[in-house]
Amino acid sequence: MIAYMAQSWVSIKRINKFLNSEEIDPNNVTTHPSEYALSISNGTFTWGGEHVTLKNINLKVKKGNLTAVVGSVGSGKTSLISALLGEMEKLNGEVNIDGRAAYVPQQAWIQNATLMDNILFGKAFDKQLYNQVIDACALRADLAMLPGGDQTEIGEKGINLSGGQKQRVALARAVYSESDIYLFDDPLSAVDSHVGKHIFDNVIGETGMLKGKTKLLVTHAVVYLPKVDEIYVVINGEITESGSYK
Ligand code: TTP
Ligand code: MG
Repeated sequence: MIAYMAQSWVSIKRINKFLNSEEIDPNNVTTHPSEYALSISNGTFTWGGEHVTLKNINLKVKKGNLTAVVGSVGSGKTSLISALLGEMEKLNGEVNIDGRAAYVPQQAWIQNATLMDNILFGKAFDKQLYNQVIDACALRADLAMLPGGDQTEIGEKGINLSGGQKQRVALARAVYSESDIYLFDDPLSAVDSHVGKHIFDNVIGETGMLKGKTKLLVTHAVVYLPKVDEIYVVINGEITESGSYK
């Protein structure tokens, strides 16, 4: 029972990460004040066993910047985020996070609770912020279609949402958390391009709600790359290039 509880706690922590500095394993990630919200110096990481997944990683994300991470399937983009969260075994190097981080995983995760509680996630209800988040995350039309609006029970025991709806709820939860740092793992993969553009313009991009916050965006959508401050290219577990779109 205890083992099971520990297991499920770990998976909830993994999936719904809103990190305070106390929650980070200091052996993997330091939380010193820095001009960079996120940094990895000479990092080498493994998921266990012989295989080294990430090699010679150097990454620095200035506070307030929007940084994209691109690379093909299996290249190590999700692993890179996991390394920043202290979830990979670090064989070498240093990782530092300065600020509270919210993580939107590649597989959006929904609690068995109302749609509203899935967004508040224990934080007090702030009507203005909540409504702003609903609109920015393009959830207004979904609320109108659900039988009980935002009081509708969703998750395994309630109404099953589409992949795109789940992604938007997970995004809304992160935005509502008002963190300093946002780690987005391909958050627009399940929404159509029109909705994706709405979310980019209203949440992630320079005109969005997260203006001034630090954002790391794993994406396959090249259309947004001209609008980010810096791009990192990951190939086979290594950063092969970084710089602006130009
Ligand atoms: P990922 O980091 O998952 O690669 P990716 O995120 O770039 O791929 P995608 O575009 O499909 O999202 O995988 C890199 C390697 O790390 C791969 O060999 C699988 C392994 N891995 C694990 O062993 N455990 C994990 O939890 C993850 C995320 C990856
Ligand atoms: Mg991935």
